[in-house]
Amino acid sequence: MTNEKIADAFDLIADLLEFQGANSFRVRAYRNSARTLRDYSGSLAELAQQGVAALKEIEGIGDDLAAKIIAMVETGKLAMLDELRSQVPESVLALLRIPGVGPKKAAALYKELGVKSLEELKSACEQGKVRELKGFAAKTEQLILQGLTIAAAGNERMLWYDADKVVQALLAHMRPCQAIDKLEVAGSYRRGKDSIGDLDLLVISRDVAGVMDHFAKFPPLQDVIARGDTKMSIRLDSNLQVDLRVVGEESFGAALQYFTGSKEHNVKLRSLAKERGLKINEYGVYRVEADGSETLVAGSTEAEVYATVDLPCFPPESREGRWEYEAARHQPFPALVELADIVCDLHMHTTATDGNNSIDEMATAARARGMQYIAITDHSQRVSVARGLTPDRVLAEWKKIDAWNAANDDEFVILKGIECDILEAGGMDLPDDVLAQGDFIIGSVHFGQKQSRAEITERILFALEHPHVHMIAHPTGRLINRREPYEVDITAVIAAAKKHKKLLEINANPQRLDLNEVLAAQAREAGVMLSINTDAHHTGGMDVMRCGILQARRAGATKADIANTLSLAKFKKLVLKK
Ligand code: DGT
Ligand code: CA
Ligand code: CA
Ligand code: ZN
Repeated sequence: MTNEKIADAFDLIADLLEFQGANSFRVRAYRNSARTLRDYSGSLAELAQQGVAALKEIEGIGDDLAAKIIAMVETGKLAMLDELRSQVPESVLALLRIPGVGPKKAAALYKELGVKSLEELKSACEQGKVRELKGFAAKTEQLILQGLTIAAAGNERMLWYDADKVVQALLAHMRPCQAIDKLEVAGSYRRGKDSIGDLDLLVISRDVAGVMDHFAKFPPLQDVIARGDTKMSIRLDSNLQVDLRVVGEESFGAALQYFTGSKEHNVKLRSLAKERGLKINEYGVYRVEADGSETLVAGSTEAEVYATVDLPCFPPESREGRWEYEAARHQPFPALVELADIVCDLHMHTTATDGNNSIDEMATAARARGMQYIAITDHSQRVSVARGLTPDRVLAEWKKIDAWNAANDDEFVILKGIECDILEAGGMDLPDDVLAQGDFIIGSVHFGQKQSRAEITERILFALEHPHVHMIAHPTGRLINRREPYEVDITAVIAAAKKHKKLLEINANPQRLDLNEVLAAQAREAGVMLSINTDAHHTGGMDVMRCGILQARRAGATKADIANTLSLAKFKKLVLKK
């Protein structure tokens, strides 16, 4: 029983309770605990064996949840979930997962229109019945139709962060296998792409059958798709496909290079090699002789493969055929930003709004992660579902932060921040005289995301020009697999950020990763300083910083491009301008 499965069960309970119209606090309690469990770094199954008290050590887990976790670990089942499922038609469950629907809307569709399958939902949308329901609009109907298309394609890519959990489990499973001399994960996972289609494993072994037998025993296995002499593919119960290839020691570097990709990167590499009379494939680099014969010149390491074309061993994150070959003209290759360079986190929430932890808990956790300072940035009043802060409450929170700083040493500092909504009608959600009293002000678009490109662009430009605003968070609003970015003239946004010396965020939340790597590269090239932040809603949420780092590296960002690498003194001078 994985943490993921346990968390999924609690999420499903929350969905089903919400579908049934249960008390929203109860729904939220299950959703929050699902989030905590999903991000828990140890093994819940192991913890469960130590009993209720051990589980209760986890923040937010009480007797009731602990007992449920133990039941799941011991029996693989959860009585409450089975009970809830029996009350909701199986076909309705599919409705909950359609982007744009969710439990509340699914309940309305079911009760008001009798919709209980995806087909019925589609025809209700097409007949324009959905827009007539209370709380629905023509746009909602459009969104649901789009969501149905995504669901029908059934080929959602897995978030890198989720794939990483699979990879860690897979590595732990493969490590004890005696038949393996070396193992690497290649493909888009190694490149740190925000979402991945499948996993690509490379192995050196003298006992292929031994490796494949062991591979087939990975517990989440659903079925073996194919097994050949050197290649095997399996499907996991998460539907993720994993390809395993066994290669010779002398070609390992060439294979790793080839299967890391990307395809675009490799195409370019092969053409550069060809200009030099070389041929590169997954087995090695060959010199093509005058008589047409081929001599192997490299293959055991990636560095050796690239060196034949006088290229650096590109960091995997750079290998998209976008900017890396151009960057390689200037030696040495840019030193891309690393997790160890990060000294602050400038976007996070607390119990004052929709977070799970207090100011002190967030500060302590950030400090334990090596941060030197943070900004606490709860939501502003417009975000009423998250109990966004009114002027009085913001000022009260900032007073608390002043007190915290006064009571603690100067080695760690909390900046007084706010994630202030940029209102639908334009303008900031809090008065200027309030914003002026904070240290770090974020502007965010949460509402009115369906507005025209001109309207949304204008709202963001207003915030960038605003004297008190320092950063725009998640500048395009996309949610991977769930929501397309809103319409915005990002070139104008980048130009304004440059002009007014404001930060643009790379939000590190694995579902956001916004700016994405392409837009972040565009901002970096325009001379805009970027900021990588976790947007943590609980202490465990700070673990996603590395996802943001991967995207920043994919954007070609060095330490100098990232505001979170600045000492507090420099940050105050350059960003806060005080
Ligand atoms: P994914 O799985 O869709 O997230 O993306 P990748 O990049 O992992 O792609 P995948 O799994 O199809 O193949 C892994 C790598 O193998 C890919 O990045 C480059 C290499 N590769 C696969 N097929 C081809 C091909 O037809 N031509 C070239 N040049 N390279 C290929
Ligand atoms: Ca792949
Ligand atoms: Ca593959
Ligand atoms: Zn936020």
